[in-house]
Amino acid sequence: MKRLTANTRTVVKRNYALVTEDSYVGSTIPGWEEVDVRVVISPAMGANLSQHLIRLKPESQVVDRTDKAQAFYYVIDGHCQCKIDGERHELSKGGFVYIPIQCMYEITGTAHLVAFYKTYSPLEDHPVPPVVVGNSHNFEKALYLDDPQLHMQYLLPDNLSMDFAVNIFTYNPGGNLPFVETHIMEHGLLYLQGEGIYRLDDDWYHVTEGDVIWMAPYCPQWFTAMGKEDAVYIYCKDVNRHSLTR
Ligand code: UGY
Ligand code: MN
Repeated sequence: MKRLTANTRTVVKRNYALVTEDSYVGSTIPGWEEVDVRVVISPAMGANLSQHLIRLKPESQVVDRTDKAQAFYYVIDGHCQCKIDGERHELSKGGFVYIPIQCMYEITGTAHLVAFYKTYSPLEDHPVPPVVVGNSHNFEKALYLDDPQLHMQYLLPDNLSMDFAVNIFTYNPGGNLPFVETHIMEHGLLYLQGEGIYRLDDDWYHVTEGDVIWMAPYCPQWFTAMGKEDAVYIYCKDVNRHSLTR
C-alpha cells in the first residue's frame, strides 16, 4: 500500500528550486500524444528557461515546432527517432539534438529524455545556429579550472551565433567547485549519477540522481561530490550576449 506523506524534498524559492521525483505531476501539451511530461522548470516559477522530463513509450508521439525558443533533447536512457524539417536522426543513450528556432520536429521511440528550452536572442551579422546532433559518449572530458577532479563536456559549439550552452559536468568523489559561483547566467540542471551537497543561496541540500535544480541569475552556487562514484549532472546556461539583451 502506498504510504501517505506530508513531506517532500522539493523546495521552490525566488532564487532557486530543487524539484524531486516525489512531487512530480504530469502535464498535457498540445501535439504530444501518449507522452509522460513533467514540466520541472518554467517561467511560471520565475525562470527564463523551461526544462521537461519526458518518458516515451512505443505509442508516444511528440509533434511540435520551435518558434521563438530553441530546444535541446538529451537521451538519458533508451532509443528514439527525431525528425527535424523532414530529416531523420537516430538517438541512443547519451545522444542529443539541438533544434534551432522555426523548425518542425517529431520525436518517437522508447526513451527517457530531458529537454531544455530557451527563447533565442538573435545577434546582428551572426546566422541562427544549425541543427546539432551528437552523443556525449564521443565528447572529450576537459579539465575544469585545471582541477584534476573536475571534468566538463561541452555539447554545443561555442560561437557567437549560440546564446545557449549545454554541458555535462563530472566530479570525481570528493571533487568540488573551487569557489561559490555567483553569475548572471541562469541554469537548469538534472542529476544523472551519484550524489553530493549543493549550496543554493544560503542553503545546503543533499542531492542525488533524478533531482532537478533551477538556479536564477546571481544565485550563489557551490557543489561537492560525496560517496564512492563520480557525480554527474547535465545543465544549461545562457551565454554570449550583452546583459541587456540576454
Ligand atoms: O558553468 C557553470 O556556471 C557551472 N560551473 N556552474 C555550476 O556547475 N553550478
Ligand atoms: Mn554556474
